[in-house]
Amino acid sequence: MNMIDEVALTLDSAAREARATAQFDSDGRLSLEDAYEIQRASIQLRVARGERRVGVKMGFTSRAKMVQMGLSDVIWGRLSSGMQIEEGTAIDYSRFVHPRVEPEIAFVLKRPLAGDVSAPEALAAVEAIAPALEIIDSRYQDFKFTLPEVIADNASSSGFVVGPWCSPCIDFGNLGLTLNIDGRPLQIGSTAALLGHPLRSLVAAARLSAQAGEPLQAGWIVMAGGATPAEWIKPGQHVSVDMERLGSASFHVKR
Ligand code: OOG
Ligand code: MG
Repeated sequence: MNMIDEVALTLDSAAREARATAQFDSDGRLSLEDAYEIQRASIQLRVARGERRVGVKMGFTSRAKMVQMGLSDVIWGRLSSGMQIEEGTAIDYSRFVHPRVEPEIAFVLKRPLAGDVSAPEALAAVEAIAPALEIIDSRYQDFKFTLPEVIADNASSSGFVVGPWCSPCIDFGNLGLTLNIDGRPLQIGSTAALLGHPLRSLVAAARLSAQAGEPLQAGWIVMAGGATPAEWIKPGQHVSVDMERLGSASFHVKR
């Protein structure tokens, strides 16, 4: 087996067995191209088990996230049906290694979107927008990684929860939001934290996924990135995001 498939299998097994694995490239020597190839191969394993591709997630699109994780390049990951968690439901803590949650905004597309598009072109492809939560769960010990390593690990993707779909005619460039755990707001932020406007994250998603030969499709979801630092989650907690004008999304973690 070549190195790409071997690392993909290791990361996929770590995710399925909910146990941490050692960093494999702590000097950051792996090229970004190879890192994305590992990511592609690991998603292939999910697809081979019957999961469907449902979209794309963006990472490090806010300063808050860049500072928290010590990395400053925008990255992207692949979303599959097995990662989507129904809004308002209860999830098992045991499926995770050491999960964190972050508030995001989600797009769903009504038509394909590929290549170098302008912000108005990107907006014209959007069917709806929603408040959303992403559960990130690095497969590396202590949630520590280099840039190629986190790319290989599908940008720490583990789960995502999408709230009520709303009209994209709402001006969503600067909506206030809070990330709440057990009703207490732990993080306060704005959608403007995402590259100045969340549409810029969608523009980047269209460019990067087309470059990878997997252009954004009608019906796909794009998660624009964490607007605040992520918070650890623990069994028994109720987690929600409240977003100005768009409403809320939430989930429970079972005891
Ligand atoms: C990497 C994933 C980053 C975001 O929204 O910025 C990300 C991580 O923080 O583990 O999902
Ligand atoms: Mg995220």
